Amino acid sequence: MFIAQDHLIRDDHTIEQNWQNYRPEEHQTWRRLVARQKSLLPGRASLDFFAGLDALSILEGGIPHFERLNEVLGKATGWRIVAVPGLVPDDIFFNHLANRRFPAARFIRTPEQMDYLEEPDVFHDIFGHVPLLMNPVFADYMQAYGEGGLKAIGLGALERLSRLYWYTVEFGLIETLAGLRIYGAGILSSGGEVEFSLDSPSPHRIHFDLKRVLRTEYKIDDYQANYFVIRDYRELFDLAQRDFTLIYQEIENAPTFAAGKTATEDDLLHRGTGEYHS
Ligand code: HBI
Ligand code: FE
Repeated sequence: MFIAQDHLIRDDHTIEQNWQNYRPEEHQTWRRLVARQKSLLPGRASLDFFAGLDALSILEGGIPHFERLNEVLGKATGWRIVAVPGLVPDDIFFNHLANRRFPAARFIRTPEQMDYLEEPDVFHDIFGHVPLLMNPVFADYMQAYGEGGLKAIGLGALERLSRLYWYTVEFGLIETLAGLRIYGAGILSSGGEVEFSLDSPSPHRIHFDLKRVLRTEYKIDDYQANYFVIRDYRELFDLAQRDFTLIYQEIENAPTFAAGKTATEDDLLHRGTGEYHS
């Protein structure tokens, strides 16, 4: 019965997860990926990420059953995971977010793709993105981002807005009392970028500034050349309340920054002896 539905793609691009169809090798790939990140992330990932991982029991067993996660996630913040075949069109993607549905890929990478793959898979989407959706402030930011995305399409500002997603949701860093920590899903699900983003002397770490981020290009095929650092998830929530229509107008004729280029106005974090300070 469930196998008959396997090929069905709905208008909103969702499919059934069909969890029972995962093969043992696929669960094994998941467990290997989890084990790798588990050894890298303590002391590096945001505490809110660990809280979400624990509450959702994501570290136990193989590829999670989305409906099981949804029972916990739904109660905590009203978010729900829906399965999709892979990347979905922008308007569909934003529509899901605006309605507190997170589209997660169903497929998992092959063992040859442990270190790099081009499209987000179930490991990136679930392990990387879902734990922070347990945080009410971050959960509201993601919904606001979806609403902002739908608006940006109409305003022709999608390229600018997608930089905000990239430099926060995917590659964001947060400054905490204990030190600099990761909250971006692209880093949290990566084998190499966890240490690179925090410890390498090569990328710039810049205090978050909305217009600066909207003007900054990014790399999709290499570690980032700059990271933007927030101080609190509330900073994201607050910016989501602003009128982006005006902000797009204000930067309409401003030049963009190439990835890795700094500006004199940038508030840079400097690496000292293992510590970060402004
Ligand atoms: N689809 N499944 C999926 N996941 C994404 O992260 C995603 C997408 N479609 C479009 C998209 N992201 C981008 O438009 C935004 O990140 C800007
Ligand atoms: Fe992602």
